[in-house]
Amino acid sequence: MHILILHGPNLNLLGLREPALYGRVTLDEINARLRALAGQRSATLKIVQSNHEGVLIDEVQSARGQADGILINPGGYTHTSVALRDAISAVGLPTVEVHLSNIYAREPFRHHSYISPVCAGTIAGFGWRSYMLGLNALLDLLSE
Ligand code: CA2
Repeated sequence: MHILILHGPNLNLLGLREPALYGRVTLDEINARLRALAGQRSATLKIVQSNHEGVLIDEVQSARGQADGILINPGGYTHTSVALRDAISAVGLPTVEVHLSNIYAREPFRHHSYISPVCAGTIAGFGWRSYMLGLNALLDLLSE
């Protein structure tokens, strides 16, 4: 299995700012943990972080025919991006949405996700572990 992992805007700051909200683990550490888990499950990963909506959309489109599934933390675009949602819907690959924080326990504007309806499922609130839970769930789904 080949999985595209997408990290949205500002997630490059993980571990460096706002540790009370997002934890002390850096994005590089999360990526290393994802690669270790993927190795255990005989999966390969392409990992991309971007602060640009169009770059994320290009990556989703390019995944068609290249990846078996997508794991995405859309960051702030979760709550704003019809275009990213349309790309995920158009590509039609099984996609799992993850969030570090529990978006439902935060400000009301974070309670709505444009992305969730086009995903197989959403995992939120477990810090860096959300990514591991999400990757395991996606690989389980794909091997059914
Ligand atoms: O909880 C999540 O994973 C979020 O996707 C994170 C986004 C936020 O807009 C979503 O509502 C929920 C924000 C990512 C910003 O990451 C930072 C990391 C460290 C310091 C500052 C921002």
